[in-house]
Amino acid sequence: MRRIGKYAVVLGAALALLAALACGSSGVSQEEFDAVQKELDDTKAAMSGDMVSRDDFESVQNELDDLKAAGAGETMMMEGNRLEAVKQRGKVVCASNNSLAGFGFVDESGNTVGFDVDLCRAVAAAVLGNADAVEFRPTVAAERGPAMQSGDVDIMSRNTTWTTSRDAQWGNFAQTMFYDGQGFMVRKSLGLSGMLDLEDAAVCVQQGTTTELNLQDFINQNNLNISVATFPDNVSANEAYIGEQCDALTTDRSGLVSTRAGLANPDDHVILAGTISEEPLGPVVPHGDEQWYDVVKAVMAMLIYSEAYGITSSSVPTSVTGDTAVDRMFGLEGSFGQESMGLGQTVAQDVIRAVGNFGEIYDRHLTPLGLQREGSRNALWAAAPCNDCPKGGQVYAAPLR
Ligand SMILES: N[C@@H](CCC(=O)N[C@@H](CS)C(=O)NCC(=O)O)C(=O)O
Repeated sequence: MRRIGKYAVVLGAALALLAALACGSSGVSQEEFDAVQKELDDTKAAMSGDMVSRDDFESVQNELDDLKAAGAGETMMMEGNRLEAVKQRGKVVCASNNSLAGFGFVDESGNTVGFDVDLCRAVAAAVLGNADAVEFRPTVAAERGPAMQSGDVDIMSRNTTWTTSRDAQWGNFAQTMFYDGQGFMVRKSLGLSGMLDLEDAAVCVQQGTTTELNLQDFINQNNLNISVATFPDNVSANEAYIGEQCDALTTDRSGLVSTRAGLANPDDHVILAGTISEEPLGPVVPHGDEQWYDVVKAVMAMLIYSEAYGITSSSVPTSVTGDTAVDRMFGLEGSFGQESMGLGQTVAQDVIRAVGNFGEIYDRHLTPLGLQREGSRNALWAAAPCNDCPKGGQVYAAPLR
């Protein structure tokens, strides 16, 4: 009897661990994995084979072996120590978009470029001192959850909306980089004057997005008769719209601006006034590693406060300026927690020199698309951290101190 109880406990622990792994949970440490493996080994050695089915043990052992072969041990080893793993690997693995000009896009030279992409470069500059030490993994919308849950990417930065269920299921969202909302683009020739004129229209949308879900809410709330055509990626959704399979294309307004700019005759298309949702877009890191999460948030803070203090890629201070906030940010005096995060004292110098401040990144990629920042939610909250310097936007970060 005593033995059966022990076997049941060991099997229970092993099965719970397997269930956690299968669900992509990150709450399993290497030690826990090893402890269960050891218990299984000891129990198997001690059992006579007739009190509990040997098949039960063997099937659990086989599953553990399969997981190990699939690299589960490696992923778990990384938990709580992603920064170290990134340093050893010598590159940051970044899930990115490769088909959204301005945000994440592969240019004619084959380089991945964009506003979201530069965040990954900034993180690489911070942890490796090299903004080019990034491996980009193009990830379409529906692949995002599994990509984050696998733990195989260090960060995802690709026009991704922060929602509560994604926070719970995909990973931890850091600072919002772009405040957006969902809109509709239509051919001007249709003569629609607003979103409610979409009654009886066909609308193209991409699978695995908040866009798809919001569209359904919008239809229900307004009792509209809309036929929805769903596509697996951006390119096919855009082609269907261009090919007039639908009257309207819907996604984040920034995505519509980007798509419209790439059309043969942008003036033939109009983005209807208004939005139907909140879309705070920002980077995500896998669950299970708070130090790594802190690092990404701190990098965002460096970008934002450098802009607030007027420090650009060409004016990074390397000796004490006398402004204590600037000196602290650039590691010239005091600390904002660099050591506790495993970062070097002058990390902000590397980051800003490599990619520029938040405004420089915005101007490089989004201003040319016509995404006006001044007077929008994407302006800084304040030109410097003071109440008398309002800029009117929503962009600010945890103070660097
Ligand atoms: N922000 C929305 C939509 C993001 C999204 O993936 N949008 C599409 C249309 S702009 C896109 O970028 N697709 C590119 C692709 O999947 O290749 C979300 O997070 O679900």
